[in-house]
Formats: sequence, structure tokens, C-alpha cells
Amino acid sequence: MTTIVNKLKYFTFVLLVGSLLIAACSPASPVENSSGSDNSVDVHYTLKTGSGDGKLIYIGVGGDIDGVVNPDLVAKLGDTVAITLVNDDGRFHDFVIDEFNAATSVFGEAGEEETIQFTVDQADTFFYYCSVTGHRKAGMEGQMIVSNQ
Ligand SMILES: [Cu+2]
Repeated sequence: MTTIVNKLKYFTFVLLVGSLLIAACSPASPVENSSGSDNSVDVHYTLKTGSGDGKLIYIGVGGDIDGVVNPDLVAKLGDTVAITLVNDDGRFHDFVIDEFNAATSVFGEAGEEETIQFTVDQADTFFYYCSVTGHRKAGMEGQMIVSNQ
């Protein structure tokens, strides 16, 4: 009887150690992609709408462009770019780059946001702007700079 109990204890011990070893040796969980859930995106910029000095502007959110008015958006040729536009002033706005056929819809509720994705297939400097009448002239314009690697 004692022998059987000891064998059972030993068996349980082996099972326990074995499962611990397996757990320790299994690969670590995948590393989180810093750009979020979509890992096909190479660069992701967030801009919010606003006004300052009587002008209408885009303001960078996060990263190198945080707080920068109409920031330069940098990418490399061939990159998939994601742009998130956050409406922060309750006026109707959008975000457009003609050369890449990139455009959000026009939306005007404070707190509303939209993300678009496009691939930059030309290396040059391009304008982004708001297509709502008068807004580009009022200041909603910046540059996207695409480098040739
Ligand atoms: Cu606008």
C-alpha cells in the first residue's frame, strides 16, 4: 500500500515538474506591435483639429509631432501610412492628400475621429490640407515629406 502511494506521489511529482518545464520552454507571447493591431502600417500619425491666433490648424498628437502646428509628416517611399484625424473643435473638417487619393470624410462632431491608410508610392513633398471651403487658406495645410529610402 505504502509503495503504491509513494509511486503515485512520484508520478504526480513528475507530471508537475514536466508541465512546468513545458511551460518554461514554450515560446514567449508575441511582442506587441507599437503601431497597434494592424502591423502592416509603417508610420501612424495622429492630428487633431483646432484653432489658434485666429487660424484653423492641425495639431500633432503624440510622438515627435506632439503639439506641433501643421507638423511635417515624414515617411519613406513604399510605406503604408495611417493618419488618424481627431475632431477637437466641433467644426467640419477633413484631411486630404490629392496625390495619394487619401482623404477622410468630412466630419464635425468634437471627439469624432477617423483613420485612413494609404501607400506612398512617390518620393517628394506633398501638401495635406482641409478641403472644407476656406479652411486651407485659414491655415489648415501642412506637408508630407516622402524620402527615397
Ligand atoms: Cu477644416
